[in-house]
Parts: sequence; C-alpha cells; structure tokens
Amino acid sequence: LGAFEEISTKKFPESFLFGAATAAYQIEGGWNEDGKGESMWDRFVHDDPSRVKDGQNGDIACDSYHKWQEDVELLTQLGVKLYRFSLSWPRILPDGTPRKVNQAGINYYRNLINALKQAGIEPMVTLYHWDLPQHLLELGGWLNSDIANYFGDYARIAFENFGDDVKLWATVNEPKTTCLSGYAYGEMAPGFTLPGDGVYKCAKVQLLAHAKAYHIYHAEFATKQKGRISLVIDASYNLPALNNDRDIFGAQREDEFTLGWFAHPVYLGDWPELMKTRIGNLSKQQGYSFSRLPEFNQEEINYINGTFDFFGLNTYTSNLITYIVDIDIGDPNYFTDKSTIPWQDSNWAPSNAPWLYSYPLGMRKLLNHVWNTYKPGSIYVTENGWATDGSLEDSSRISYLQNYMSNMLDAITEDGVNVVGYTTWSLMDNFEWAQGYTQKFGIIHVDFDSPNRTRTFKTSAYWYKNVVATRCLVEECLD
Ligand code: GBH
Repeated sequence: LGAFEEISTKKFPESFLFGAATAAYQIEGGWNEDGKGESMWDRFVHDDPSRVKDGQNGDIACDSYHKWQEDVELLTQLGVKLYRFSLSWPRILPDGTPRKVNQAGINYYRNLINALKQAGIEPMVTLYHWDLPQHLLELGGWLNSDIANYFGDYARIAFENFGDDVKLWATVNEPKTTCLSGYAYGEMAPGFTLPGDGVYKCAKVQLLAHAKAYHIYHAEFATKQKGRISLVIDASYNLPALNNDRDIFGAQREDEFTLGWFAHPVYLGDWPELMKTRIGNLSKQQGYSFSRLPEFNQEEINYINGTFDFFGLNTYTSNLITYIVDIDIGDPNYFTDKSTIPWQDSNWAPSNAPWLYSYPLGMRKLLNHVWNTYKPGSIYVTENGWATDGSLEDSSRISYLQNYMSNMLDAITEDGVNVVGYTTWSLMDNFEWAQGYTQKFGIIHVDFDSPNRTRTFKTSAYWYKNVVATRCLVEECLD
C-alpha cells in the first residue's frame, strides 16, 4: 500500500506556500549568550546528560544563533516562500516574566525577520516549541494555570516587537507531545512521570495558554497587524488493526485521545465526549471523587472554543490500532484510559526513527478527517518529514516526501481540502531532543563535528527545490 500509488501529475496551486521548519532549541545554540535565560531544556540536559543519546545537548546545536544569515541564504537557495521557526522564550524574557526584556534576544529575531522579508520569505513564528523558562518550571510549569498568564505577557511582547512583519503565528507546538513525553513518559523535559493526572492538567494549561495568546492577539493587534494565529497539533492517521467493531472503535478512541484531545476544545468546544466519560468512569472506579481529566467550566469552554484562524497540523506517520478490552485499570494512567495499542505495519517503509513509518495514504486520509471534523477554513501542514542516518544521498527521504506530498495534493485537488502551505521538517539536521544527533530530519546536512557547522544540500534538498520551482512532483506536470 502507498508504495505502489501513483504520484499526482497535477500542479500545486499558484498560491500554495512551500517552506521549511525548525525550532529554537533544536538549532540555535548560544544557550547562555547575550543575556539569554535558562530554559527547562537547558536544565534537563545539563543536570543529567544521560537523558539524551550520547550525552548530547543543544548548547551549540546548528549554531544558528550566529549563523542565521546562512540559514536565510539556504532558504533562498531552496526557493521557499515560508520559514517556520520558533522564538526562545528565555532568550527574550530571561526568567519568563516581563520583568526584564533581553534586548539582544529581540535584536536576534528582528535581524532574522528582516533578512527573511528582504529575501521574500514569509516568517511563520511559533511562540513556544518546548523551551519553557526554567523559572516558570519552578513555579510549576504546565501544571500551574498561572503559566497561561505568563504566556500571555510573553506573547504580547512578541506581537509588539515582531507583529508588523509576522503575519502567521503558531502559539504552542504539539501540546500532546509536551504532555505525553514531558509529563507522562518523562523522556523529554521536564522529565515528569505523571501519566494519570499531570498529563491531563498539562493539556488544560497549555490550551488555556494558547487561548490567552489568541485573545490578546485578536483584541490588541489583529486589526492593525492583520495576521493569523493558531495552535499546532500533531496527529497520526489511525486505522483499525482488524476490520472488526472492536478495533474500529479503538481507532476512534485513539483519534479522540490524541488529535481530539486538543482539537475538540479549540474547534468544537470542550474535551471529546469519549474522553470525558471514559476517564470520568475510571476515576470513579479508582476511588476519586472527581475526574482525573480536569473539567472545563462553561466560561473556559467558551474562552477556548473558536481560538483558531487556521489548522496547524504536524504529521509524520500512521498507526494500526488494536483495542484492548480487558485492560488492568488498577494503575490510573493515560494508556489504560485510552486502552489502545498503536503499532505499525511491517510492510510500511521504516525510517531511522522507530516511531516513523511511511504510509502515504494516511496523509490524505488525515487531512480529510481534520477538514471534515474541525472545519478549520484552511490547513497548514506545519511539519512533515523523515529520519535518516544523515547521509547526503537520501533517496528514502525523497520517496517519502514525494508520496506524502502527492497525497496532500490529492486532498487539495480531488477532495477539496484547503491546504494552503507546507513547511517540511526540517530545513536542516538538528538536535532531535532525547535522540540527540542520532536521528537526522534535515533536507540539508549539518556537520556537527565541525565548529563551522557546515551546511550541505542533500539530494532531497535539490529535489525539493525543483518541486518548489515547478509546483510539480514528477518529471513533467500536465498543468
Ligand atoms: C515533532 O514531533 C517535533 O515538533 C519536532 O521538534 C521534532 O524534531 C520532530 O517531530 C521529529 O521528531 O519515541 O516512541 O516515544 C513529532 C511528534 C511525538 C513524534 C513524540 C515522536 C515520540 C515517540 N513526535 N514521538 S517515542
């Protein structure tokens, strides 16, 4: 499946925006330079280097804090019209509060944005891609609802400083990943294992923070700055492992517990019904007098509902879903709440990341699902990409991108899904969180052994450059 599908011979619409994506902690380095404060990732990797493969960290990463001009040059060479990157909150506000604004941090992003504009590249700016100021973690991080207020103050400072030039904003990147990997499994910062309760509180606070930034933008800036702002949600396409009622229900439950967990509150209002009843019932059986899924009151439901100007979708892979009927619910946690096992078909092409297999049709299916369920008006695919060992000859990446982009194009041309832009992950190899520098997602190679962090186009970068220039995924499009 997928591998034998035909690649679309149609052209992407003229208005379609091709781009590439990165994130501050994964590329910048300069972790303590020019007044930058400490983030929870700085603390996490320095406290115990064994948390990351090979004891690596993002102290230098791609050194984009110094090499941003080269990055803009690479984007120019690729011919892309959109660059998604994130701001480091503690580079702008060293302790996360508006008490002190670090002018050097403002200048860094100002210069980058100016250079992008001059090159005719639209910036899409993510406010939060996981590098919470350490001070705010000490206040409780994403378990403390006050962090939503701090996020609002930070967002306002970003809008004030950059909003004249930035017309596309992403509030929070992948709250699901933060809450699962940072607050349930613990392999990402801050490394908490609170899979029964903290994981859900984290979700609620991130949604409140997102909504706060959205409302500030629309109340104070949108009329003048005329930009758009939304949340970025990561999702996979879920197929029932077996074509029976049980697994069909399992796939639906998987959807609600992952994509729906964040998309329902923002696009439809409130948590998905399935989550509310399931976690409510289990909590009762487990002796709680309240649901471990913290309720939204009506005011909060209204506050979060509708806080979108588009849908920011990160997607990499698909899952087969097996539903577990008789799960031991003794230990309250997200996994037994969900009662599903996601796995991947051994016939799908494997990447260099154990969770990422290629199932291209999933792209088209997922886009249709998002479009029909959440009616977002428009969709940006804010991340999509492939992991390899890093060699310059990366034909498996080309194959993945070609098939995934073809299915995205089918969703546009055959199904009428309004996908308006695509930023591939990633512009260049970078710090892959707990995997350090062992999984390479870049279409551009970075030499991490060289102090110059030399950047070199991989074969896929040349391929992508041609796609961007021709708006066509094959040798010749019919037009
Ligand atoms: C994105 O997350 C991130 O936004 C980006 O920063 C990152 O570099 C990129 O993916 C590539 O990974 O190891 O089995 O526990 C994508 C969603 C969620 C996928 C966490 C990997 C860990 C699965 N990610 N997941 S596992």
